[in-house]
Amino acid sequence: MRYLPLILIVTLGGAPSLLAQNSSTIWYKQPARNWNEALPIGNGRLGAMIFGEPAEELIQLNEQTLWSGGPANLNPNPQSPQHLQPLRDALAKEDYELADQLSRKMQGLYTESYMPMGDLVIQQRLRGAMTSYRRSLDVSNAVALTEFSSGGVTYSREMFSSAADQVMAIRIRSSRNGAVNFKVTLKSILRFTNSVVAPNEMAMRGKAPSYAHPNYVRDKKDPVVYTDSLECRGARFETRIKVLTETGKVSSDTSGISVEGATEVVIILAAATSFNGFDVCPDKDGKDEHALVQQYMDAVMNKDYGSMKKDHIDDYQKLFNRMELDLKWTNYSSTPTDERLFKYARGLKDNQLEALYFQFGRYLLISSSRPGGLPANLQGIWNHHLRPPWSSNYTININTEMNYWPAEQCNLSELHQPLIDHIKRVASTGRETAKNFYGLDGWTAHHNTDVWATSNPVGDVGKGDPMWATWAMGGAWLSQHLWEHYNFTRDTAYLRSIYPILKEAAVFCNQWLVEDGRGRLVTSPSTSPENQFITATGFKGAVALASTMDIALVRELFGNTSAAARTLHIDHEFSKTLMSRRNNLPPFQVGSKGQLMEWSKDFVEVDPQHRHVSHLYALHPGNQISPGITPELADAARQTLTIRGDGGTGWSKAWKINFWARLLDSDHAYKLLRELLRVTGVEGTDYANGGGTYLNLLCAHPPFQIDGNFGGTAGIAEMLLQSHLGEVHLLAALPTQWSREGSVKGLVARGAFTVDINWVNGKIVECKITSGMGEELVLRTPNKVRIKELKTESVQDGQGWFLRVPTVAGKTYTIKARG
Ligand code: FUC
Repeated sequence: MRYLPLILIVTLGGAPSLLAQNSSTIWYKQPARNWNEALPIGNGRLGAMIFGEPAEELIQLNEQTLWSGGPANLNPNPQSPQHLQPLRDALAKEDYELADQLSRKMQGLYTESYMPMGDLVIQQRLRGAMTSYRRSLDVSNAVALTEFSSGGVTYSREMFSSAADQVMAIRIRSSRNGAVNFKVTLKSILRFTNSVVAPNEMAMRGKAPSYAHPNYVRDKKDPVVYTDSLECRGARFETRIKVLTETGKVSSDTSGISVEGATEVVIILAAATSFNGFDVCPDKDGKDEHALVQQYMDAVMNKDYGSMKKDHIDDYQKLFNRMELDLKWTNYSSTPTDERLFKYARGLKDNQLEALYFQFGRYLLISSSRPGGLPANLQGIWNHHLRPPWSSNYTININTEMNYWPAEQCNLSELHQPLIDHIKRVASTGRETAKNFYGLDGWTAHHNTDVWATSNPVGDVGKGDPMWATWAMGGAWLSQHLWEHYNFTRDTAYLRSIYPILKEAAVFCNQWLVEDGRGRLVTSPSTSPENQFITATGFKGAVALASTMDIALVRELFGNTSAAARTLHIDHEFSKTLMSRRNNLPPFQVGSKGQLMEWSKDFVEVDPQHRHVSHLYALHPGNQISPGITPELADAARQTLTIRGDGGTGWSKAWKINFWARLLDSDHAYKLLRELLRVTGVEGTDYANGGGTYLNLLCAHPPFQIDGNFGGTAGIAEMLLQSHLGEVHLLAALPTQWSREGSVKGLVARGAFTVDINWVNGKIVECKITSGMGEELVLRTPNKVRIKELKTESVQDGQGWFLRVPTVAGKTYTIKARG
């Protein structure tokens, strides 16, 4: 990097300014006291958590491809298929205890874990008491800043992780010449060694463990294992820092790089791993991480900090600026975010905090999920644990899908790509799993997957609990994402490319169905993740026939696959078969309490307030239940939610926001949004209480789990615009708190429509809709409107105002209130 000291430095005297308090800034008056207060940055691949401590800055580092283990063993339990028929027989006889025992014999291995890469530590020599401290993250440009004064000198540390340049950059400056003195080093809780590359450059080289068992597995003496002889396990990594300054003296040894008497310093951080694909040995056949790091470093050596920052912001804003949300009314952006959260928990009305939370969700997706990379895992890309909660893997019985709910509707469609690519990988191991575990065709996945695209039922061959392990519907749910990307973009070339995967998921589910003896096709074995029921004999079981979620998933998958085949004019016979099999699936049932039944029998639940609400899949993210189309079932869904209550984990509350929005109960959805944003300090695992938000705005399961952030963002979008029923429904569930006035720009509806809305008193004032693909537009609005260009006015039906018009691709339509 060419080093150009900036002239701007002369203006930096005195106390750090509190000027830049715009509504997109998260900020604090003190350093982070723990990880849940540190601020996340990321470029999709390289992530960091910034603590902002003046004298000893801690920047915790991650690289998205650094996982324990190696390619999955695809046939770890060859005995599994022989248990399938006995298990089905047991279920037909309602012997749930035997079904439980047999399903345990059909398990494979646990997934591997996402690893922390290391820490960057900056020990800065400061004189005098600390004053005017401020640290911030501006989600509108993805730049973090720490500023403070000490001994009459003002210091700043600015940092970003650039997708444009694939490196991180930190600029450290002082207001007085020569006042920057520090030592910077790298360390890791993985195995590593440090070396000096040049006087201003050092490298940390290390390796991920061969195995890292899930944190909830307690029977292993050595849960984290390094086995040097196992060449096929454990990715290598290299983290490199280079210090650039024109104003001070730089020296280094293996303990770090020291800088004396500088005024402005830039640290460039590059990192890479040897991960070379889900089915390739990460060590023996791994990539040359050393060459990759060198390449990233070399590429920025002829750029100055200013142009790196500009390229970073341009790249980031190309995605971020596609949407704006203004919920008006309040503006507490000059109050530190932690104080704001505490006041909010005590009842403060802070619409702009809610809008910031929405944009923070988009920020996190842009920072953790970029095309060509891996999908965001349970913690996005931010993890500091050697044995992270639930392995920081991909949990696909809700969590990973929730991560991607905002992608399409919040105008970040291409960020869905990492998940879609991963689904292709899981389909490839899932083909083996279908064959090796069940003797069936097509592909299947269960509730967990990882970087190695593991698809088997986990449990270490017998030790997993069937309430989560026995669930062959992972392929069905993931396939919804394959379809939804098409549904939003209407890109038929894309649809053609993923059709084989969609079809094979349907092939598996088709073979998975069995006749129930009464003319219905049911799934067997089946669970409703992750709830349990009590049988007449008092046994607490999870494995049964035809859970409501299973049937909703299969119905949807068959419908989508058949629609895809029709769109592509292929597979006519297969599509007809699917539709006729679909007609023989059991209907939804309403139980004795008026609730939507969770299983095919009206069992007593072990935990009536269980955090999972799997049986409402058809309400959200599915579309088979809605107040307008199936009012009785919508009532039953409402009753289910009432019985379940508003408690639960962060992600559970986030899902409930979406459920209530789909029930068009805007104020209940809003109540849950407030609960999701309720500040919590709980760090340990809590399944029932404590779900909310940490001081850094990351979601508390607890512990930290990112799905709630994404689910919350999607829920806000769902309150403003819904399109799952073939209509573009504006302000579908606008809460009273936001109704007075507001605007949103850039929401996306199915059918490839981009929507801007201005509202006052809950009514559309003006709206602009751009038709991406020239599809017919069916518009539903809270008040009467007129489309200027088409001279068409909406008319009233039983559910409000609507109109139906043809559109032209690329054209923008102006919609105004009428009458
Ligand atoms: C499922 C949930 C837990 C947690 C974990 C990652 O097992 O039931 O609450 O979110 O996934």
